[in-house]
Amino acid sequence: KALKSNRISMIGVPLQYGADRIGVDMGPNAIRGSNVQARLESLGYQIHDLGDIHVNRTIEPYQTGEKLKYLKEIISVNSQLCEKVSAEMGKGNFPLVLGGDHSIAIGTIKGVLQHVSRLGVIWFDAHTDVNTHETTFSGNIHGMSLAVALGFGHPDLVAIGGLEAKLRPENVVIIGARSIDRGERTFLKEQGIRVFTMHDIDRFGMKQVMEEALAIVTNGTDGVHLSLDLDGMDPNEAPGVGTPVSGGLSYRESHFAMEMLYERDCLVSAEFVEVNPMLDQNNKTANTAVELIGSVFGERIL
Ligand code: 6HN
Ligand code: MN
Ligand code: MN
Ligand code: MN
Repeated sequence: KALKSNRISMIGVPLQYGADRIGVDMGPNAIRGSNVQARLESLGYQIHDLGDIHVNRTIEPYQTGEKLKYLKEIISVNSQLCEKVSAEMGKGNFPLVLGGDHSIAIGTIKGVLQHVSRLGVIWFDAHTDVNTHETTFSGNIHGMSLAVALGFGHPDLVAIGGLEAKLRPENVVIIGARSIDRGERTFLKEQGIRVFTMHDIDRFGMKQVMEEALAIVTNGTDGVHLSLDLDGMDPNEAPGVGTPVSGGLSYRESHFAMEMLYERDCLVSAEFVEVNPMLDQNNKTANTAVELIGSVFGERIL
């Protein structure tokens, strides 16, 4: 069994503006430093590291009173990312995007949607990232990226990749959630998005949760995108994240979920985000990200 393409295009996105916290911009290089390329090559893939998307480092700090922090630069980075992801998929390559804060899911998903218009998404996260400019408490765009990918939020974000490029709520699942804002709760209910909270994982186990999740995201879709926020894991396993929440996924649960994803052979793209080396312990979070990447691309214990 293999993924849809044997050629992987790796794209770094050293963006921090969506999280408004320094360090997460060093995530792509921390993941590279944990030998992601060699690991994937040993599994038989051809890797092209396309380097990093350009992020302007000399912009004005955001003005108090502005609702969305660093909107302009986030639009610019995500527009570039959307084009790059789309171009790689056009060549038949599998886009593997390394973050960077989770606002980059906007560019990745909209790029993938240019080629797979009926796309399923598995969103691993402690959060649900469905705030909009109307509901956000923080103004941080990394808390809005899933809403934007569904077509809701600031019009200039929604417009990236064209207005037709949007997910359908019935094709999206969230796994690992344990911190949901009030406005997000309303949105999730209105849209009917399936959320597997930590409570569900405690109750049913990762095996059943992943079976249900995979059935949902593959039903009537032509491929699945994995958006994995490292803060979905427990902060003991992945301390290097900007918005840690206790009570997360264990190392084994996360690995098992990745292994089940590989077995299902449905992925067309993936991103690993929110690795913040400045908050990490001995690069543990980047190492964990690379181990999860290994599992989702087919690594086995025996
Ligand atoms: N993430 N719900 C909070 C907010 O600021 O909107 C936290 C968002 C976290 C986003 O981790 O990708
Ligand atoms: Mn997130
Ligand atoms: Mn999160
Ligand atoms: Mn492994």
